[in-house]
Amino acid sequence: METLSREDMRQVQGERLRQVCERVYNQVPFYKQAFDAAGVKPEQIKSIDDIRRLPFTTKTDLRDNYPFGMFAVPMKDIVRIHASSGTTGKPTVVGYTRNDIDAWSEVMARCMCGAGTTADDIVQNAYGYGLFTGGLGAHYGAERIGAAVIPISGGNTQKQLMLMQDFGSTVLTATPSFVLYIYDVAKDMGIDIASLPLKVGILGAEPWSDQMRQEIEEKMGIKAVDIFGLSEITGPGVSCECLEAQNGLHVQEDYFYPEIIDPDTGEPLPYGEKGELVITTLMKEGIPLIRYRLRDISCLNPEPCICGRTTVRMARVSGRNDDMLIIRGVNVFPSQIESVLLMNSELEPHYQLVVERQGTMDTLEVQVEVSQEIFKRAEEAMLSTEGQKVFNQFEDLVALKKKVQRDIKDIIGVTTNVVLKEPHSIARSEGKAKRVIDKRQ
Ligand code: DLL
Repeated sequence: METLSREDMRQVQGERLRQVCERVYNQVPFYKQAFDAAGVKPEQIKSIDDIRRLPFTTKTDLRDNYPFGMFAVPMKDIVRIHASSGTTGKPTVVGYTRNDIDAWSEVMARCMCGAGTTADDIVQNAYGYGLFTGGLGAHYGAERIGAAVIPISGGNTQKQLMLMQDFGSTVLTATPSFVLYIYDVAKDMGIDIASLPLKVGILGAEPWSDQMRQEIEEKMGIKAVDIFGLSEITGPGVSCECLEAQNGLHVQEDYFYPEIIDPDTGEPLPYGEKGELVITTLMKEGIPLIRYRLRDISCLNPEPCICGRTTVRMARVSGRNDDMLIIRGVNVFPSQIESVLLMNSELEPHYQLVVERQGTMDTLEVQVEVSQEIFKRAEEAMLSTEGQKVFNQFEDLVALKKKVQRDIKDIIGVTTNVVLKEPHSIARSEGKAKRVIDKRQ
C-alpha cells in the first residue's frame, strides 16, 4: 500500500470511499441528513474525485452528537472509547471496533517502522496512557512490529531516565516538549543522554519547528521524527516522517484520504498550496468521518520520496487555525516565533507567549529562557557591580533582547516585547506544552 502507483492508490481510495459513504448514510442519522441536504446519494460516489460533492464534518457536529451520536455501529461492536479534551466544555468522544484497533495498530506499525523501529528495538513509550490516544496508539504499533514496549506513560521524569539507562531504550515516543524536559533533568542529574543507546525519537501531538528538531537531535544525540494524528481520525498514525528523508509526513492514504481546502471558502486547493487539512476516514467502522475539518494548517506533496514510498506527504503542521494569534493585524503562529528564537544559541527552547489587550491594542510578550552560559556571565557581572545591575539590564542581555525583537519584527512582521528569563523559570510540560497565555478573555 505504501508503494502503489498513484493511479492504483486512487482506485483503492475510490472503492473505499463508496463503501464508507454507504455505511454512514445508512447508519448515522447525522450523515443521512447532511448527504440529503447536499443532494448527494452514496451510489453517486464513483471515484475519489466525487469526494468534492460530499459535505464537511466539523468538531461542532461531534459535540452536537455527544457522546455516541456519530457512532456507526451498535455498542456491542465497540471495544474501546477514547476522548480528547477541548479547551471548552465536553470532550470529543471516539469509539473503536476490533477492526478499528487492528487498523490503528497497522498504521502505527507502518509509521514507526518508517521511522526506523524494528523487532530488535526497545521502545520507551512516554506518551500518556488513558483517554489520550498517544499512549495506547504507540503501544499497539510497537507491539505489532514486535519491538519490546516499556509502557511508562508520561511524567515520572527521573524514572524515565533510570529505565532509559538500565534497559537501554533505543526508541523514545513522546511529545517534543517532554523530550526537552527529560534532557534538562538528565543534565541536572549529570547523565550524558547522548551517550545512551537511544537512537530515535518519534515525536508529535503538538506543533514543533524544524529548529526545535535540530535542537533535540543535537542535545539528545538522536534522530527526531515527526508523527501526526488526532483522536477523531484514529489517534497517532495518520502520518509520519520516514527516517531516510525526514521531509514531509507520509499519509497512510489507503486509510485516511487527505485534502487541503481554503479555510474561508471551503474550496479544495491544489498540491503545494497551504490551507486547512481535511481528512476522510476510508476504513473506520466505529466512527467514520467524512471530510473532517481539522483546523490544522498544512500542504500536500504527491512526489515519490527517496525512501521508496509513493504515499502523499503532508508538510509539518505549523499550527492550528485556533492557535493563530492576530496581533495588530498580523497573523502569527507560536511555531513561527519558536523558529526565530531558536536561531539564537544564547536562548533555550523553553518559551511562552503572553497576549494581552491594552485599550484596543493587542500586545505580545515573548518570554524565553536564556542559556546557562550567558546567565552565568550576567550573574558574575551583577556580583562584580555589587548587585547594582539587575538581570535584564546586563549589557549582553539588553543587546540580545533587542536583537531577538528585531529578528521577530523582520521575519514575522510583528512587534513584540521579549522578556529574557532565567534558566528553568518557565513551567515544563510532561505532555502537550502550553505555549500561549491569552489574557484577553
Ligand atoms: O495528539 C494524537 C497524537 C498522539 C499524535 C501522539 C502524535 C503523537 P489529539 O489529542 O486529538 O491527538 O490532538 C490532535 O494535536 O489536530 C494537531 O493540532 C496537534 N498535533 C498532533 N500531532 C502533531 C504534530 C493527538 N506532529 C491535535 N505536529 C492535532 C503538529 C500536531 N501538531
